[in-house]
Amino acid sequence: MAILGAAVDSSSSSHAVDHHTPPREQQQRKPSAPEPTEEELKGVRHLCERGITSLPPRYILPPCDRPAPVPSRGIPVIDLARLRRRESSELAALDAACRDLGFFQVVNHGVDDGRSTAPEMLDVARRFFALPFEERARHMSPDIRSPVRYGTSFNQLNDGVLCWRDFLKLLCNPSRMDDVVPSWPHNPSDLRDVVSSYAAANQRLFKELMEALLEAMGITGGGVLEELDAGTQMLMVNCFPACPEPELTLGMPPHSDYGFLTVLLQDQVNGLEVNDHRDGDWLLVEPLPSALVVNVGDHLEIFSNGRYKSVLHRVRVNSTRSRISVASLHSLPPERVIGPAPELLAGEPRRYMDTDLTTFLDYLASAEGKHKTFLQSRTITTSPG
Ligand SMILES: O=C(O)CCC(=O)C(=O)O
Repeated sequence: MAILGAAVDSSSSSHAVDHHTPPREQQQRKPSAPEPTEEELKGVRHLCERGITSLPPRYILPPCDRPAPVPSRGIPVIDLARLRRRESSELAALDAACRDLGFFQVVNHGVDDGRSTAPEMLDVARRFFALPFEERARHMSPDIRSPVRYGTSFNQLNDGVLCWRDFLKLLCNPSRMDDVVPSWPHNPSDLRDVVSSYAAANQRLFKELMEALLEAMGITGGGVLEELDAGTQMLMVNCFPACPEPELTLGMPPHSDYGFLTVLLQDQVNGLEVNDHRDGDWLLVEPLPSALVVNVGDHLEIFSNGRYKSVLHRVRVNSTRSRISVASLHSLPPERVIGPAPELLAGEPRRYMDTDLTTFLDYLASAEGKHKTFLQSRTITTSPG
């Protein structure tokens, strides 16, 4: 299984942390390895536009890390309309999905309501990535702390093997939308409108799911829900172009997400694979029309004292169809110390140490990140006997 650390865009002013754990040591660039070339840093859309017909060496994974074909499996489906009515079987299904696989799809989610729809979000993302390179490049920044950043691979400056992915990162913390929207791309001309409405609808869904999960865990009082209003939200708009040799590379390496929940919108092209932590097997998530995919992040695993599971996932690419996905990553305010909820510790051993952004950055800078996942680094191990 891959060993993960955590990839970060952090700044105390913007709180623009990339809520992803980074790839394992083999995939991180060794100090002796050459810097990515200028062409590579322009991204995979650019390589495709140049008409490449084979994969440049820098994108080829060692054989042990290449994705073997995996079975596709339905993941649990949660009906938000039934959850809103608090049908006990639906609440139990949500609880079980987060305990067992850490992933589920949600239907009747309401993100299609109102002015901005999920299809509009996918459409504007597609139009953004179709812009000429020079236009996209206006948002390229070497500063991984920038709240708006167009980039490529996973963490292009650190990746030993580059990934077949370009992305547009947009910080959209609910309490700071008015500050950040003016820095977003204004081309396509409707991007700011579509994305801000989509992000707001997504945040509402996140809060509804969190409310239900808190209830399922028996945590009452609403304090955490109120804190989420001042929390972080980040959209990672991903483009995985058709790839000349998809069996040799990945769109995203195995990673977990740093926050509470991630809500993923994907088009109908297969690509997302999830690692079942119970048997270590990978499974392909079949996209369900109109569904959003939701997964538990590291913070929720810690907060729930291990009841809910933050699991590895990765993205496979293919040779014929470009794929677009939009991950919305949500958490509490960055300065908030996160530990197991006190309500869950009555009669239960504490399984994780407290964590905050500084802990996370220290972990990244330390050698620990080469050997352990961030979660492993926060896990309390009890010696036998
Ligand atoms: O595209 C996907 O299916 C997953 C994307 C993802 O894992 C991410 O952006 O963190």
